[in-house]
Amino acid sequence: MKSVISLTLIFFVFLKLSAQQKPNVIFILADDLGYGDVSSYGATKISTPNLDNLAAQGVRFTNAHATSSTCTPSRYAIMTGEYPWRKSGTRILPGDAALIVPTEGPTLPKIFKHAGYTTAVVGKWHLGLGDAVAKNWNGAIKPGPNETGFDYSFIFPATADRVPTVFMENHHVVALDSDDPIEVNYQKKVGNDPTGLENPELLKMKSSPNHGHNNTIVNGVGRIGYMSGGHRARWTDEEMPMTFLYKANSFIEDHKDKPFFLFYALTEPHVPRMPSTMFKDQSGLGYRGDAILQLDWAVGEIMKQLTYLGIEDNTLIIFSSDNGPVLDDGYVDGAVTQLNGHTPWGPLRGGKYSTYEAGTRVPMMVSWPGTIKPSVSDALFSQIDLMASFSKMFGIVSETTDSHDMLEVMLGNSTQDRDYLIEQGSSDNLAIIQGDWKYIAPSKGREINELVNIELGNSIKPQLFNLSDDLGETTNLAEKYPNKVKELQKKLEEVRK
Ligand code: NG6
Ligand code: CA
Repeated sequence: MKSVISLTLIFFVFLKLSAQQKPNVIFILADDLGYGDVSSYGATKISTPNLDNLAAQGVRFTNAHATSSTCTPSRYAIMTGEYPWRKSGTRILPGDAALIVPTEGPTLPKIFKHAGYTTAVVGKWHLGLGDAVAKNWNGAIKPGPNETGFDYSFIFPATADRVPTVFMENHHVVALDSDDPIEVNYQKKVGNDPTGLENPELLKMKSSPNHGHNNTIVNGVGRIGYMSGGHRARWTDEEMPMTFLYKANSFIEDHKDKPFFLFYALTEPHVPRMPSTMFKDQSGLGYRGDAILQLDWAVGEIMKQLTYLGIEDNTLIIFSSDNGPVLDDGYVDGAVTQLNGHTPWGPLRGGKYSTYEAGTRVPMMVSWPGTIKPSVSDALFSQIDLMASFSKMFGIVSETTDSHDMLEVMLGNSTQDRDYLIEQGSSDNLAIIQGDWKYIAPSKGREINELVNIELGNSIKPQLFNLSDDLGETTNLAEKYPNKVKELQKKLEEVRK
């Protein structure tokens, strides 16, 4: 009897261990969600109960960063473990761009594949498709997500405000009608579809003046870029959350018995904010707020699915955002006029596009019920570290220099800061954080992006802030501490090389 008990014990210990080593991993990445947009991060004008639950059951990070304050570079870093500013062509991509993630070489999903996982991406891609700008949208488009390490992909190519406004499943546009082929052009108008510029009366949501979201109209929304054909394949903006959630939950269900990695890349609250009918007007903050409620709901539905399938204790969820918040990013959608005292940037300065903190410091929580103890972590963490950290978890040696192993921090066992962290603004200006100090290199770029009303963090003078005393970056200490400036300047130069 005794030996049966100990054998059973050993078996359970083994089961527990192997479960711990190979948890399912779901990485949920919001688009343009700010540090102050989540109630567990201090938002009071909006409530995000599902994100708050996730935060309460895991590690809530207060000092986690995207590498960059815009989408393409930030996602490039997550995928490759390489700082995007090392490689040209990694700025915000048009919807017809070629793939910028190298198909040779390590990627985050490939780490999981090495470890025996089935991998999928569902949602926004924005890292280019195919090997050239000129491509036939009506055939198989390669290389793309499937060639960079995802066994399955269900995506849209760029952003919700850029054509082509279609879903792609693996290599093909979904619901394409061969009698109505798609053509895409970012230089000149193609086909006869109305544009926002020529037919503003057809818009159900107005484009903001001077932003230029006035090319082809799809579902009453002017987009960036021109497309013709593919009418059956064009998405309805309001269906987006249901479609992505359904695809994500189906993937989870189909792979519940073996380890899986799911990159669930939500489009909310990026423009155009066109929430599902059931969320419209629910936040009192306009469509941007409604889109945040919708995002929070989707996260809750994923958590419910895990519980329903009985795999919640064996699933690690990371939630974060690709860059900071913006109000008017191209459409008159109430984000500015119905802000109602909400502060998407929280206590931080700047926003999307900025080298100030609100550009890259984003909400991040990591949950793994039963394994990760609930805590709040002030550790300095970069999303670029996911690659080395998961490599460490699986005992895989990964070769990137920029991605650091932060596994213990990610799991809440340590609060040791990353030794330094680089932040990239939209004008390619760089900042470095080390300990309490932040240095922003001098730059000739404009100080404010007037269109979106955000301070970009650029100044012709060096900027130095002490983030522990002055999280809001109000007082430039560069003149007071010239040696600190020199030290961080030098460190930044070293990393740049
Ligand atoms: C900008 C767009 C903005 C948004 C952004 C990409 C203009 C004036 N603005 O160029 O609307 O689409 O690109 O956002 O075109 S991101 O989160 O994907 O980086
Ligand atoms: Ca973004």
